[in-house]
Amino acid sequence: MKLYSNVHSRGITVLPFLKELDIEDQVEIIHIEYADLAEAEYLALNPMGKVPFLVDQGSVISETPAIFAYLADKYLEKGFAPAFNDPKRGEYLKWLFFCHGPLTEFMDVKSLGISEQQLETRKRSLGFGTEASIYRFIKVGLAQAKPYLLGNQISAADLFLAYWLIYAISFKIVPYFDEFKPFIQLIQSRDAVQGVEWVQAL
Ligand SMILES: N[C@@H](CCC(=O)N[C@@H](CS)C(=O)NCC(=O)O)C(=O)O
Repeated sequence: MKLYSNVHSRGITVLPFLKELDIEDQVEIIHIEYADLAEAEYLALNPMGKVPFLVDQGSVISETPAIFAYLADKYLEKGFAPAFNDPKRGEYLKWLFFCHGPLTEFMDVKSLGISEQQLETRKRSLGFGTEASIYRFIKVGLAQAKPYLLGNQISAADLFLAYWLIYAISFKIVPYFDEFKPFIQLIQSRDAVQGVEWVQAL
């Protein structure tokens, strides 16, 4: 497999997951400068002109949480995704989609500096609703975590949520709420992220 990425991109969130899966030796990391993403060679692989994307036997998997979900399923025996017929798989998908959908939309909108009043008038059509509903969803989910989102078994959804929150908090898009701390600290304590500066920066 080849992972096309850039050290300044969200592609860095995939690296500790490769370590969690113990498959670092099976993935070649290819660094692409942002300026080169518009080259025909790369656009042919990801017409979005973005990184990261993973290439496995001719299949191109872009969209970061899709890479997490794909690898968790490919290496199902490593235990990072619930089985296909496990009801917990629904919740697992909910968290991955929440991170990529409402949470990311909210982060994008927030970083544009759009006023609270403007957002309030559009809250019924905005996929993330309001800032308060985003934080409530995460806080309730983490309050119910035992200690992970799906119970006592960690999943790719825990890792992606934690990495994505760390990313958002580091960029000061999302506050580091006390309610997030036990979960983020739990993920920070994992072997895969020891010495990983951006994860330990909080
Ligand atoms: N929806 C994509 C977004 C990927 C994305 O926005 N990548 C940024 C870096 S974090 C990028 O490639 N920027 C370079 C550019 O647009 O030129 C995902 O979740 O993977």
